[in-house]
Amino acid sequence: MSELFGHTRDIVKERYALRTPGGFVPSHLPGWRDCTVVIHISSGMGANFAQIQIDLAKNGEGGGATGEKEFVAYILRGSCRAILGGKKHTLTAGSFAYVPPHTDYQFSGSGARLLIFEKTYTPLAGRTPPAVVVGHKKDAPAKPFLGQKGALLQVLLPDDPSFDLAVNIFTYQPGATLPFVETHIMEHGLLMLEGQGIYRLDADWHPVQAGDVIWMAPYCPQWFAAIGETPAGYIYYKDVNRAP
Ligand code: UGY
Ligand code: MN
Repeated sequence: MSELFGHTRDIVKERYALRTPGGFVPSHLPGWRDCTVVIHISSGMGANFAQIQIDLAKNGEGGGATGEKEFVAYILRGSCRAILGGKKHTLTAGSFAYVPPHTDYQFSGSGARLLIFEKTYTPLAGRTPPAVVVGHKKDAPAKPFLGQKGALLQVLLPDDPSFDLAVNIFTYQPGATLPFVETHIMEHGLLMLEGQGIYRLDADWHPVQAGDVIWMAPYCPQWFAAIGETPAGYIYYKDVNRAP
């Protein structure tokens, strides 16, 4: 899907946005140095969370304290070190880390690409916030979504009401689809990891491919069909487990 001079598939609307790598412009993120940061999705778009891509250059690093916020970091490529709440971890492609509110964090390394989903944590009465979780995609079972054998869903975080966000990976065989057009209260941030297909967003249909980013506002009608010779997959964020 090469683009003609002066053309783009990028579109930012009130209820959804599609962004393609050709339109990304790096920006600086406080606390991070020797890295390239692209803010995929933010409140500036109308979202209630942020989706951020960070490429660690040679000896790149970032750190701070989450405060009222929480985030999930997913390693898209390469490997890096992390110190989360004082504990050291080595993260490789496919690893993820959930970093809860009021937690110190530090990431460092050379050449890794991180995808971060960050939001303000919404406490739940009677429950303590979750602790740090570190895991890997390969350990998350791939289950048919609503009986669809060609659409496998991997849920990365524990199914526990203390979490107010979920990060999942969907992998579709060519020709597989979301079983119906979903309309729901949850918001999504999404990165296409592989393959290609058609995403229905609100009343529009868009061709999408690996590297593309989509924001879907709450109640934005959505549907996906995988097209092509190879599987299509995406990682996505949703807010969960809280009253409206
Ligand atoms: O979890 C979800 O809502 C998911 N089925 N949505 C999506 O893939 N657009
Ligand atoms: Mn959905």
